[in-house]
Amino acid sequence: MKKTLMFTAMMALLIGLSGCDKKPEARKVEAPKAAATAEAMSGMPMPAGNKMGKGSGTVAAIDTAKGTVTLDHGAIAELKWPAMEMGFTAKPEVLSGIKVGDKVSFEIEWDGMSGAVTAMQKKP
Ligand SMILES: [Cu+2]
Repeated sequence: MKKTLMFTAMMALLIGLSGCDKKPEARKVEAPKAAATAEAMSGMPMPAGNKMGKGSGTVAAIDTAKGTVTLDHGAIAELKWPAMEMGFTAKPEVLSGIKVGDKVSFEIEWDGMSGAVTAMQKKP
């Protein structure tokens, strides 16, 4: 009689304990997800796949409202690009003093989809 009570009490204790254990476990499952999201967020400004390249060319068009510049550029070895004409985004300070027809040397950052001109110098 006493043994049965003890057994029942122990079972209740075990069930109670395992019930307690489940809560932190459920939290553990969510933690890596949150960490992965934080990692992706911190990687957003500069994904690992970004490449830098240097080139020279002629300014074909500037759109200050959109913050873009079209360059008729020569081959860019770092990106394995042939010569072509294409558009880039560029901050106003990068384009200050630059006008259409200028021969320029420039640095670009390419994320695999689009490029941004990070520096530009007018050639003498
Ligand atoms: Cu190009």
